Amino acid sequence: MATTLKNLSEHSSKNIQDISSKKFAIIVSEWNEEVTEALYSGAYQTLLQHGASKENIIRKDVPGSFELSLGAQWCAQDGSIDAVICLGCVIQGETRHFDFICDAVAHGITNVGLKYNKPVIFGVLTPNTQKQAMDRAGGKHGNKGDEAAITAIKMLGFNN
Ligand code: DLZ
Repeated sequence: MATTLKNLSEHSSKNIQDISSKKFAIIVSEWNEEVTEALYSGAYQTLLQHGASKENIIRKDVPGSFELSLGAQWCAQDGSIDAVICLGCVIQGETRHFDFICDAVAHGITNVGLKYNKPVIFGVLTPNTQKQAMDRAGGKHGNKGDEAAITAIKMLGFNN
């Protein structure tokens, strides 16, 4: 509950509505698994704390963040899913791989949301180091998985 209050105070409670009938897909990238599992845990618990039911939260895994876009498309095209949360962690390396993956997944996820007209949330960390990632996956800078879940909830309340 402390996490919930923290997130609500950081983001305000605007557009937070009843989500008990809403169905969520959470897509988790396997790369940097320690980080993405912590993001998943934060997102899942935050949805439950806000009234989502366990049966309405489905989890799907993809090999890496690059695959989040297609995973999001497969989930978003299912008419019963109200919102998709994409979780990944791309750590800066010595090559341009980082830039290609980050650009691709940011554009891909954006396009899926626009195409299917539903919230598709970018919960992808892009830190320089594993330490920075863990600081944002339940560490001193909070958990971006929680924030991704809050963002999904708030976007579902947008039109009400
Ligand atoms: C190949 C790769 C590299 C180098 N780094 C990461 C990373 O830090 N985080 C991540 O989620 N995925 C990484 N990948 C894998 C790509 O996302 C993708 O799975 C492969 O390029 C295959 O399409």
